Amino acid sequence: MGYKVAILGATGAVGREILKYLEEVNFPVDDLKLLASEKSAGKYMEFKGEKIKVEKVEEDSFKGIDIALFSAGASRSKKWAPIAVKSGAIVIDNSSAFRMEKDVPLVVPEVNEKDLKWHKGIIANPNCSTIQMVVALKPIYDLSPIRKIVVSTYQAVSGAGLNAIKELVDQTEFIIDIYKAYKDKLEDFKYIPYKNLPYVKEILKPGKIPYQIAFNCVPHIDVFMDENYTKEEWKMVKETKKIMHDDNISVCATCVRVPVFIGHSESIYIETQDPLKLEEIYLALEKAPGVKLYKDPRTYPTPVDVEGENKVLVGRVRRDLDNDRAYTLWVVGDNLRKGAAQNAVQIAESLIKLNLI
Ligand code: NAP
Ligand code: 3JN
Repeated sequence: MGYKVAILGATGAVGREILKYLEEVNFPVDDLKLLASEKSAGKYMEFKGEKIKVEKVEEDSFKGIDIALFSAGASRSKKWAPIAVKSGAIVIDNSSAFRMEKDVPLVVPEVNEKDLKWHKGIIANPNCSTIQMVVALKPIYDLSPIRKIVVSTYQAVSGAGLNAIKELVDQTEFIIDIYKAYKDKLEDFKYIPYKNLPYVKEILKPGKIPYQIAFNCVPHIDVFMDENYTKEEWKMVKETKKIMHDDNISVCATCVRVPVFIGHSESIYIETQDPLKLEEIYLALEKAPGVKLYKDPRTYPTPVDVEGENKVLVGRVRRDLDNDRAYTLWVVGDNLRKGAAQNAVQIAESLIKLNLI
């Protein structure tokens, strides 16, 4: 027996990955409805060799739907999730709309699958940066509770949607063209005056990313909030505590956008309650579901390696030279896959496994 599935936001970066992942894992789909805005209504997308017409989301779109996978942004989730639930669907929402609501489980199946048992119709998928971090840290937490996390992220532009990918391509092309024109003077590259050209400001003006992203790093993801942390950084703080069921983990995050298409990387420093041997940590990570450990400490994963991977890649695991309860690791995840689409579909698979649907 299969399920009637709807994807709201099917035409976006996450929606497309959901479609791909459902097909790859042969999820038991009886019927698939693709929903988006009016702009995409009438377009066709392919699933298992069949062309499916995208529909504009409407009041009756969720009638008869069992599982609704949402990735159309928080305001759309707030509007449509209650309607979908009222129609009888279970909503698995990729946005931040409900993540911190008390009666909404926030789930990463490898970490807190059991929280699905108390869902009331809506289940939230955490932020991509949080997901890959908790997948890598849970096996260590199980050896000794983690008391402090200091994390710096290096986030791919695809996290900001399809238009942000275009922004990186356009800006890169533009700057490369200028450098090509100055090819013979590359020894003086420091003085190539691209920033002073009259049309530069137009092309390099912020769009989805708030600053030039080509050949740059931008420590600003989502809006600025309390204590001068960004919303992305606050998400990592609050979501980690909720997923791990531990308000005593102190989390300090700095989230940075880098000119990478797919794959978020994180440099993570942790302090555990008790001292651990590095060998214990390696063993726990090797056995952990959802983790691929680069055990040789001189090999490491990069975003280029993670595109299309289902596992979170962990490398460069080391101890702090001056603190016998502190360790550092490098964690890379496919932000569209484990960071969003795959985790959402895994939640649906867990619901089936646990007889919750
Ligand atoms: P995207 O590439 O910009 O796609 C946005 C999708 O939402 C498109 O399918 C778009 O449809 C649809 N949409 C926009 N306005 C709509 C409306 N008024 N009614 C119905 N559909 C509408 O963005 P994305 O990267 O896929 O991200 C989408 C959302 O997923 C984000 O806003 C975020 O909430 C969530 N997300 C979560 C994570 C995570 O960390 N778990 C990561 C990335 C994104 P059209 O084609 O018709 O415009
Ligand atoms: O920027 C990234 O790398 C991840 C972005 C996630 C995102 C983008 C727009 C809106 C979110 C999210 O999942 O937290 C949201 C949101 O729903 O608030």
